[in-house]
Amino acid sequence: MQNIYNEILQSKIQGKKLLAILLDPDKVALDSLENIIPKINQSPATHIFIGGSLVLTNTIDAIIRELKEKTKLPIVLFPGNPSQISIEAHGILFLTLLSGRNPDFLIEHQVKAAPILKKSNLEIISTGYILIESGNQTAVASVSKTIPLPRHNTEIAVATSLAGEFLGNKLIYLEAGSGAELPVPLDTISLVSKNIKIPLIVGGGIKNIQGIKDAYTAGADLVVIGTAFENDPDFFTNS
Ligand code: 1GP
Repeated sequence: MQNIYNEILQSKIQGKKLLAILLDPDKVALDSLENIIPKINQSPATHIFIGGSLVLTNTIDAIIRELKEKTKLPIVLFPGNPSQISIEAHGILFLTLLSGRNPDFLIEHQVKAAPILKKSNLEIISTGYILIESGNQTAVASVSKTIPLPRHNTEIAVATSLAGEFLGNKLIYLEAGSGAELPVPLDTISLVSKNIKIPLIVGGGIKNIQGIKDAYTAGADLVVIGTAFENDPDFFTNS
């Protein structure tokens, strides 16, 4: 499965919206997968993202192996640091935290990850990752020791996204943070999507189906749902 990015790009061109369910290995017990996987298969998800800000468990490989056996969806790593790389996955969002000025998340982790990735068959998808202030302090802000972009300054979000595109990233990810009180503002999604040519991922703090639809209407190409599905595996049928 080495065409994850091309499929995202084609979907953008065709106006087909995508949905990723994010599973955090610290929050998903291995023995709960047999209940969760059928819910994923019944959901409109097009991708599974795996990762978290910390990830203290060593169950990533086992979780991915089981997912690969029981779903057909592409499994994409969304790592908080290089220790979360699993060669079992199909691809990886190779993230640069563009909103922050912490060199660890701008280049240090990437240098450590590169030799591991070189030996793997993972599809590497360079992604400009942009954290937007979201009401509460989320794990990604505290773990990365960075300050999110101000919530109501869309110009800085657009400039940061454009810089990400011009640096050669293949995707831009606007992130409110997992479990955020407030999702990324719709006017930010709208202005960023109008300015960049590459696909736009939006996630963090989206709590219901309407929130997903609103993000799509504003211009998101792929929406990520983590906490809402974690709290209620029937999220896609109940809400
Ligand atoms: C976090 O964007 C993802 O990185 C998903 O966030 O857990 O709030 O859905 P939630």
